[in-house]
Amino acid sequence: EIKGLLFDLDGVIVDTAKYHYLAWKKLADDMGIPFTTGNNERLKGVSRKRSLEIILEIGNLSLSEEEKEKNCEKKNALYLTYIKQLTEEEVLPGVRKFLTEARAKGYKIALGSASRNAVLILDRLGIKELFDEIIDGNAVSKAKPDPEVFIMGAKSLKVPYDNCIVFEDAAAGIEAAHNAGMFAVGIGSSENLPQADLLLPGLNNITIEEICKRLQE
Ligand code: B16
Ligand code: MG
Repeated sequence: EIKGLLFDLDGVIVDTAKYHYLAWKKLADDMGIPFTTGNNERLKGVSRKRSLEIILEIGNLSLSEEEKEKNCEKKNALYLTYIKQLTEEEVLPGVRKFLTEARAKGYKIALGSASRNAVLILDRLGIKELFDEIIDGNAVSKAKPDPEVFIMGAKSLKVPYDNCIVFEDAAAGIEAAHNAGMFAVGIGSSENLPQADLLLPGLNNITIEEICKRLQE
């Protein structure tokens, strides 16, 4: 029986990928590295530092740890200028309703995100109170596909792993859910998320009961 729902942030709750892109793009331009929206797909669900390393790989550039640290700080400062302008309208379609209804039905709800800015983002979107627990990039030490973030989420909700559903838009996140022994609902297309137990285009026009029913089929 499903009791806990764990949500990824970027790509499930809100499209912050476009702001990550704008900030990384500026840094890449400054370093003379060609960086496209296509390349940006590789950064989804990946930590800040790893994102920079992927961009450096694209540009065939290497930096010292200190330089990497500086660039990550620069990127985040720029990213935050976009995040501070986020509005409540930017919650992805159906998400607020889905969370509110699931909560009213007694499901426990946690966030499981790689982002260190997760609390700020949920606050800007006006949905922080809909989460019982928030596990973010400040809490975890191992990136998805390691199951750490979802294990921590389920533990803080006090729900057994096999009574949890993870909602994810990245293949590494689906893998992380399975590594934790949880169900994985993919938000996106089957090309990107072939391992998902169930695929949905988004959280609009669907109820948690319907999802549970489809997972049992
Ligand atoms: P920050 P998620 C991830 O969020 C993003 O998809 C990824 O592109 C980003 O690098 C990562 O958060 C870290 O974000 O720089 O804000 O700490 O999908 O795990 O919710
Ligand atoms: Mg994501």
